[in-house]
Amino acid sequence: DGHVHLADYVPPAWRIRHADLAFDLDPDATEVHARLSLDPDPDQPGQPLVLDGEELTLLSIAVDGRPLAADRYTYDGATLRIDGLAGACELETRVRIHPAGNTRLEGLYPSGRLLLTQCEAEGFRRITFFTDRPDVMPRWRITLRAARERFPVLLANGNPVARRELDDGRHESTWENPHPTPCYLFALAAGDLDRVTHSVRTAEGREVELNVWAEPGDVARCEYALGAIERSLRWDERRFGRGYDLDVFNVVAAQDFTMGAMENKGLNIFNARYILADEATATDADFLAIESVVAHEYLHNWSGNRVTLRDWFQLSLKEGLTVFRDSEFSADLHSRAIKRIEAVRVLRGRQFAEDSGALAHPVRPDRYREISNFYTLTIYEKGAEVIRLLHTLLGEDVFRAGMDRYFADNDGRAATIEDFLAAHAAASGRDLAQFALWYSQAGTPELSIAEDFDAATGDYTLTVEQHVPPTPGQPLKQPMLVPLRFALYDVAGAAITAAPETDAAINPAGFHGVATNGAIVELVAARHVLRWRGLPGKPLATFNQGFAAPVKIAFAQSPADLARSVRVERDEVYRWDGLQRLAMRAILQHDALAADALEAALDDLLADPAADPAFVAECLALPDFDTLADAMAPVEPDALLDARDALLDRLSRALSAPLLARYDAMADAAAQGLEGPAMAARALRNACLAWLTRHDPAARLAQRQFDAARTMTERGAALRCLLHFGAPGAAAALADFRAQFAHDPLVTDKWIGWVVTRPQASASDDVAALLASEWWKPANPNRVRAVLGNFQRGNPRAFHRADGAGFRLVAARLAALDATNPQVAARLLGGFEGWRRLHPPLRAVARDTLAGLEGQLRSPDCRDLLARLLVD
Ligand code: BAL
Ligand code: ZN
Repeated sequence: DGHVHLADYVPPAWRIRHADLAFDLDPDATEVHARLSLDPDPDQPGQPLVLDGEELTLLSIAVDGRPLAADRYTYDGATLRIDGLAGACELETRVRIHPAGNTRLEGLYPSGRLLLTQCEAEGFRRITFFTDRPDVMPRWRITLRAARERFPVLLANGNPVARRELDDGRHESTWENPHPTPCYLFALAAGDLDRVTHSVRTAEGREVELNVWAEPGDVARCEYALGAIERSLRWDERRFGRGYDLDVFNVVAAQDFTMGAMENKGLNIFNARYILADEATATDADFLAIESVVAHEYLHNWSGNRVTLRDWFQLSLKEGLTVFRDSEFSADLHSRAIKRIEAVRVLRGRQFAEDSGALAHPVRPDRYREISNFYTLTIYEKGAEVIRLLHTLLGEDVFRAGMDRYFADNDGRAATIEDFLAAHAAASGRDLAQFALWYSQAGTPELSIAEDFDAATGDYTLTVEQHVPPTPGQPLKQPMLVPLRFALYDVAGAAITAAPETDAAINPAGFHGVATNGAIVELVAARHVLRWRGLPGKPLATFNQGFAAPVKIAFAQSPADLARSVRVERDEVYRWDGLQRLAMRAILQHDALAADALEAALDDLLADPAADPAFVAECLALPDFDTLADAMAPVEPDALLDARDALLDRLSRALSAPLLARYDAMADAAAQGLEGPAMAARALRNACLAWLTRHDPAARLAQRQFDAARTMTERGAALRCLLHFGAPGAAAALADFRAQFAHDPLVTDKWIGWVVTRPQASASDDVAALLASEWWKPANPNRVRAVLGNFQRGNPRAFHRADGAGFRLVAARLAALDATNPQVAARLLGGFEGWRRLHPPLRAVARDTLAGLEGQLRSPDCRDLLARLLVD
């Protein structure tokens, strides 16, 4: 059926002990000379040697120095097969590849004047013949040769060991990577690169040169990323006891890159948007994203590279773990609450939708047709939530002991999720069998909580029922282990610290007494009852502080109680969430009491001088379309967006005086650079500005901020307001902005993003105009995402137009995109994942649009997704 199955795993029949590669680099014809030291697996004697290879022209092939006769091997365009090899040997191949024709941006390809690689997941087979799977981990020697003038800098994995001039205007650079490394972590970069550099001495005493490379005009904007590498290195030493293990750590920025960045051993290659930044061209959100992605890739050096994956089913073993690690890095360096709120937004808005849509899959899938389609929010974000659950269950010290054990036991190995859980089970003494269901069962668990208070006896019970909804291929689910955080408050707002009586299924270790942030009860069954006796009055219950469990909770509570719980709780994530829930009730149920309570709470918050402005800004950001749609069935986009707009209109009108007061009061704080308080001030000012501009037809405030802006954070937010509210000065401001940054593709992506997300149905006309303009550059993934990705994900009004024009705008580009870069097309196709939940007329339009794509999309990536989207 075209699937690869987890259950079919077999170790490689041949191992590659050492790989010695030499490249003669040229965009039109690069030759790759590979010498592979091969050992047969003693447990699988007599197997043929089968190597992967795609779009390779084989020039020569030899074994142990002797050319191989043509009848000794076959190459069918996908695999090279050699029978009859007796034992350990050296295979030597020379192939020619054509980087300039590589539009998929997988393998070796050009980006501007650079040549660079992207190999994860299966791109290395487009470079040379190899066993392209992560459990084959040779040590490497890599020699790069190229014309010196065109390619003055030659970088590869590992440490530089030799450089020399060749006689024909070319030069040569040799690198050694002494760590066993799978080929998906191979990288090279060549071209006219400049760098910023900084040397550090690691805790283990190693001198390491940190470099960030970019095209010469861009290197001034690399300093922030360089600082972020050092912060990441220090943090991994402190928090996880992990040191860096080479003499050099190179990072290269490229304008054409399908992913965000790639953690190749010692040579990370980045999408330029996650490197290049200064205050004139990057927003505060960009700076934080850069720091977080730099950390993510750096932290992979242990979680992914030193300990790698046995097979691609284990993808979340490195990605979920590394997202957890990078989010802890950001939380330790900045505001933990804000970092968590942002993660919860993505989780609830996007991952929950994925988990309930046509493409739902477990954190560890058990089959795939195209692994590239599994770089998903479930693998990354839910995978990180699973690690966070483990951390919550075990506590920091025991979790750290488990991590130490995992790294020690698996260093230099290709590991599985079982290996990870075994290390934590051994370090903690806990049985993690039920916990492992988080990896195998898809779908977001739902908790229904009912309370009962008997005023006569003072008995209070909470009944908690768990349900995991069916997902494709998994109709029935078992109860998961859910650590549920909760607290009870008395009428005076004091925490009730008495432990509940619990049913037999919850053993004593399953109740973690009242910590600062609520108590934890470990739910293990489909139904539990918690009982307190003799309370003096009905308590106020709050759940899931810190969003400790990635679950949906249904708890019937009056808007007044919900608003009170927001005042009583100290946990900022809970307080933010409580306001989000009031907003959801106001929008989805037209609950006037909820709207009143929300207005009063926001009024208090705006007046509270002690409230962190960044937190207030988060509270002003109402639930987005995706989050609201996830709670509505069927989804009627226009009705939902109208109700959301009505609430925003009401709140922003009622609160205009405090909004303006806060906006003005923070002008000075907002002017102060990249420190946390200045970023927080800008965040709140921009949130206030967006609300105030709703009732400012001339958009005077936004125009003033645009004209006086010192930073991209201020200028961009102002321009966005001008564009989104159709201000009189919008066209002039856009023309001015566009001209000022015409040479900068990343800033151009920004204004395109604001244009295509104008929240009116007519924005699809602007998208159509962009698609017909010089700004449309379909070979550049960032530009495709700027135009079509932002439109699809960030403009629910226009994308979901009742006449289908929004769907068709995206769908009509997919065949052409698929023919050049299948992953870019597949991502856009995946944006239709929620189509079945739409209300019937729009669902019919979506189905027709998708059905019309059948036969047009040729890549395995898109064909796999389309089949999954359309399956009944
Ligand atoms: N490994 C692909 C990019 C990332 O997650 O770091
Ligand atoms: Zn990653």
